[in-house]
Amino acid sequence: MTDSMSAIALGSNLGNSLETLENAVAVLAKTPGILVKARSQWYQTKAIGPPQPDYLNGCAILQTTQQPLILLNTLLEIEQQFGRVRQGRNAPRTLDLDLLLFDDIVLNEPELEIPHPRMVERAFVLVPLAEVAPDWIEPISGKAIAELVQAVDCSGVKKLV
Ligand code: PH2
Ligand code: MG
Ligand code: MG
Repeated sequence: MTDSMSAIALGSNLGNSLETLENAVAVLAKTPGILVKARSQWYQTKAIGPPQPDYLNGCAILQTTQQPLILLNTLLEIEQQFGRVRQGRNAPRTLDLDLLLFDDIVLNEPELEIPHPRMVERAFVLVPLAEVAPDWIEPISGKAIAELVQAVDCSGVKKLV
């Protein structure tokens, strides 16, 4: 079996977000069966959802031997390692690792939907993703990330300086 490619989103808006995100990438890079092929810059983004601090967001491209549900489990374990406490949808978090894309598959399982169902409407996902994977086709829309990012309002997404 050949390896798969996956795109993930990273986010944080509690604690030292920059340190958390950098360390999370380092943990991913050390994980057996995962190679970090590319990573975006970090972006400061206005929170979508209830009022809460700005997020830092970014994306990474992983080459992996892990199947989707195994990779999801790896991501959830790393979230926990960084002190993630689940307080409901859109609540502030120390670390959020979301599986966005996995090869060209479409998966609808109770615990995992691929592509991530909200990625096409989220500038905080599409802007960093367009940096590392502009030509990747989102399989539901059939559109490339570079095209999808042009259709969203990116005014709340600023490169971290
Ligand atoms: N994640 C959410 C809800 N809202 N807003 C921003 N800017 N960035 C996020 O990562 C984010 C969010 C739920 O996962
Ligand atoms: Mg999320
Ligand atoms: Mg998540």
